[in-house]
Amino acid sequence: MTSFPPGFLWGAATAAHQVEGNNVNSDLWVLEHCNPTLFEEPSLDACDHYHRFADDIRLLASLGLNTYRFSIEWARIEPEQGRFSVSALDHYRRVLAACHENGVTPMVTFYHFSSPRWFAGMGGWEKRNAGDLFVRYCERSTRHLGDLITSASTFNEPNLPMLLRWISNVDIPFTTVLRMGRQASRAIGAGQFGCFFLGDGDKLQNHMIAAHHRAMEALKSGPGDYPVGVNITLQDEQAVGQNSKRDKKCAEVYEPWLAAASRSDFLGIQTYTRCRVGKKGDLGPEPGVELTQMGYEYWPDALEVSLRYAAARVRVPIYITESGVATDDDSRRIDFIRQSLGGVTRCLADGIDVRGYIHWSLLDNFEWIYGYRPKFGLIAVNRETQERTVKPSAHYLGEIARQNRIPDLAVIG
Ligand code: GCO
Repeated sequence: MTSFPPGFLWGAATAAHQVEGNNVNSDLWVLEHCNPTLFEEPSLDACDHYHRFADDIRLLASLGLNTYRFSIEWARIEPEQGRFSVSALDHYRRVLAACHENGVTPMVTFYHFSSPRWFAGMGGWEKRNAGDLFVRYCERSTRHLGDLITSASTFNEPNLPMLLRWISNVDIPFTTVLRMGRQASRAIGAGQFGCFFLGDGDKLQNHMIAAHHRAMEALKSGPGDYPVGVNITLQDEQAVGQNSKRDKKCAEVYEPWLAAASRSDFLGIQTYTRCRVGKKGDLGPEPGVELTQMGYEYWPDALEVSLRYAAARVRVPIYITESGVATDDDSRRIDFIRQSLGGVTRCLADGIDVRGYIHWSLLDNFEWIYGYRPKFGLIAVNRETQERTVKPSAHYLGEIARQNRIPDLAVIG
């Protein structure tokens, strides 16, 4: 079977901090400008999407895609604790309106890694009252935007800090982390600096799961009536040898959030690769396997495995809210999309309730600590002029979206 169900969502995703530019009131902006910093370069103008969103959404629609997943930025909406910016909220109303004008379904993420600096200065997610603050931001935002939202996620990859404890391809120098944290605290005149990326996974997880459920209630209280879920990072975890720690890893990293998603309207999964787990933990890439620009294995089959893993644990609809590959060779991206989607069709044939495929990413953008080096975009962005150049992979995915099936490669040309 190469066809997809009617109404299947086809889209591309971005996140505010990675594309908007000049997110100066965020915790990450502070960290990017510390010395030393973990960031290879600062985000600065990013893709200037804050001003170019209308053209970008038009471009997405012109490719044939029908869904745009993006995040709204807490640091802009609540620049000081308890003070909300109506002009920032109006901006996101215009983004949502641009989606509707172009026949594009907007999927909104309320939190995609970045926080207001004041939130970090209070200790961030590790603090007990963090959830109250997040829920208030969600309430205020949906009051202004809810009538235009079609689908929303509370958090993007809230299980990432737990995953980072395990994965071996992220080599974060601890002394830089400490020095950067101390400097960030001084920079904003706070006693501590609680950043999502670097937080204590256990504390963070408990607070965020509770916050997810409360935020979901707030988002569902209207205006508007849209499904609310959570998007988790979910990789293809393979056990290697005897006494592999794979099951322990899954229990820590995935199970708590899959349980939370079971009590939500949908689950979003974000899959990039496989991880081999031995008796001591992650083993890293297998020698000889092609690597992406992120240093992990090129492994499109991971999507099918992750979908099956999730479907065995949750009864709610599943969206692929991110799948993609960092590469300079766009033909590898086309191959990656083709192979990943092959897996999705097999899952659909087995009755798994997959409702959409959202590619990461619409644009080449700011890949967090790695800066602008990794290229995940369907569309290239000139770093000097901000000019957009559509890559062949964008046309490939757009054609699949238009036909709602995987045509022969030859047809694409
Ligand atoms: C994440 C995020 C994205 C990334 C993407 C590529 O998974 O970290 O949701 O912001 O840019 O996954 O690494």
